[in-house]
Amino acid sequence: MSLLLIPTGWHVEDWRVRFQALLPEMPVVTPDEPFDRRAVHYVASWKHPEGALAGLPNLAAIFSLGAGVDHLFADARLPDVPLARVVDPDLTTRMSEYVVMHCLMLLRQQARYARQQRDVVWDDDRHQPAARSVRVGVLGLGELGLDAARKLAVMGFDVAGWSRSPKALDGLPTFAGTEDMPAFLARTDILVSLLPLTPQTRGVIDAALLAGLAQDGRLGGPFIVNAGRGGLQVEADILAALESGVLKGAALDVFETEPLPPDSPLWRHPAVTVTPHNAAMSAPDAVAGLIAAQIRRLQAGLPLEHQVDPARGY
Ligand code: NDP
Ligand code: OXD
Repeated sequence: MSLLLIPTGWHVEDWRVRFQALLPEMPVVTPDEPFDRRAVHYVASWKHPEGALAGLPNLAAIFSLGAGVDHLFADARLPDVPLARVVDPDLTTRMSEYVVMHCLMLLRQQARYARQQRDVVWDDDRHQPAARSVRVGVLGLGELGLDAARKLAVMGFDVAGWSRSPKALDGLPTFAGTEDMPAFLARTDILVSLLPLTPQTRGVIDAALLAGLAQDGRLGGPFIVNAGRGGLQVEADILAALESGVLKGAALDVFETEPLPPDSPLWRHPAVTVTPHNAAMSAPDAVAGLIAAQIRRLQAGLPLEHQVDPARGY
């Protein structure tokens, strides 16, 4: 019985060492070496190549090495076995750090002060909005969205959230479904996107959505922070909205094409902050431990945790 490990683009030995230490009785194999396909019972994948999991007759479960599973559903030949994803406090904490950091940088006008320092300008502007006067809207109230929303509320922001099904969020306003979207956007100065990429969410951050964001806020215009997936955003619409003034700025961790092509105008736009899809990295120590525990559960006859619903796509 073996575990097939395919962490595309990540350092495979970091992962193999962790898994092998946690599962000493189970060979951990990779596609770079010959292996017995009949022995593979489990797969741990990040962006495996199309069809790489076909022809594994004893496969019992596939584990995403990340929280997102759109990379699994991108494989039209994905075997029909249970799928599980990462739900882990380490990853959740990392994401909330990213979200809170960017919201605080926008609140405290960090980009402006960085420019002033570069230009040796002492502009002691007394205009500093309070966090409670800045409305943050979190798209997606799952594992990551809920934690980020709660931590933003602790920092004092006026937080609301939007999800597919109605949610309770510690007494904060919540909105659900497409019918609630206009009201949600109208009270949003900073839109934080933590949605999964599914056929329903693809391209949701488009010109119509951006036009619905609040224009009367204390930051002088709306901002977006997208750490969900690049496929959620229409980059041409974001650039046009920045150009027209409908949008004041964007912090983007994910892109339609990754790595972000060198000729993308997003790289050099003064109102855009680019990070290389690492808002919440999967740390081998944390994630290998989580998956090894899941494998042990299955072997003990216990149900898989954090299972993905293929019908919903997340
Ligand atoms: P969850 O599955 O826990 O939560 C997803 C949330 O999105 C839920 O609240 C869900 O609604 C909502 N949602 C899904 N589809 C729709 C829809 N059509 N309309 C409205 N709401 C919808 O996911 P996580 O919070 O764990 O992760 C979210 C995403 O973050 C991942 O899928 C991944 O793409 C991204 N991510 C990015 C990372 C990075 O480094 N940039 C790192 C990790 C994750 P409901 O509650 O009703 O089901
Ligand atoms: C994830 C990611 O989905 O890192 O975990 O994007």
